Amino acid sequence: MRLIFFCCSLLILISGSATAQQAPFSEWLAALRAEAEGQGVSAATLDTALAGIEPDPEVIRLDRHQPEFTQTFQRYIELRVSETRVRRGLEQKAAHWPALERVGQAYGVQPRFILAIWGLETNYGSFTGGKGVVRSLATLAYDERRSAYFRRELLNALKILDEGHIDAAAMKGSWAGAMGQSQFMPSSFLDYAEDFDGDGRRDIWLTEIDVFASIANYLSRYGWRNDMTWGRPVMLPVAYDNFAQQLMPAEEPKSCRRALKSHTDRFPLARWQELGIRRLNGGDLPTRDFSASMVRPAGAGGPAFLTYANYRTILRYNCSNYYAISVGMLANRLR
Ligand SMILES: [Ca+2]
Repeated sequence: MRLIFFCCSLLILISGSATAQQAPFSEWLAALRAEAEGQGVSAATLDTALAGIEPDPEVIRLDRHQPEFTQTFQRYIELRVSETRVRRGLEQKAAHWPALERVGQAYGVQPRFILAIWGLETNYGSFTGGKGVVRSLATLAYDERRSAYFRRELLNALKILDEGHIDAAAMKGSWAGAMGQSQFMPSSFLDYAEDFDGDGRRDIWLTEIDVFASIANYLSRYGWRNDMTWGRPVMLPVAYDNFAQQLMPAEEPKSCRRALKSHTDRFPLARWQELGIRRLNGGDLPTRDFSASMVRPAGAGGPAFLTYANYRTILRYNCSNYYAISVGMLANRLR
């Protein structure tokens, strides 16, 4: 869900030279406002949401200076699936169990996965990003690098305000516009956010059961199966590297290429068992009729994971092997 943009210096150079000819922000905002009104957003909503708004230089700075991703896989997992996060997750599980159980049953998602995504996205709702979503999105939409995308998301955010799910002042999120405890972009909010407590607001900011239902609904709509887990860490036979290349798919992945390009083709678990793949404790793989692909996030020689269909659903939330494995490992600890 959260978007991670890897910036390239060439793009910055191009946009840097184009920015000089841009209309002033006030003119740009007036045109945006007219477009929103044309799409049915009320004048009252726009008056409140856009009053006194100015571009946020910090958003541009953060967008221009995203660090290269240099953390090792092991370090990433240690930090993301820390003992503190596990302990806090178990506390949250105990505190919210009736709600998690109801939501889990309603959407067919095991609560430990709802907890794990909530825990990794916003540390169980305690860190949702303190930026006003409308201002951040207006800043990024006015900026020329990805203006079409962020303009659509800004218009979506204004529709969400107009529907009354949250007040403009409370519509907070990350600097790139991912909102609330589930870190949904506005387009994902419109498609997947849920009003589980039935108060008329899809409130992913302050209503925990709506947060749980929204995460579960997202997973469910992307094909989650509650009769399987996400995958598992495995042991490889000594000869694995000799035949690993033959297991790669003939075609490029169609979506989430960044993460799936390092996955093998999908084979039944029985085939992996024949190839000598075992559980970390040396035991046989499960005898269930699942297909799985192998990924080694740290490259050859690093830890190996067999991943099931649910893993690919987690990638729909955030297209990153590091992320999906951290969700799976945290969910294992929150069982
Ligand atoms: Ca609600």
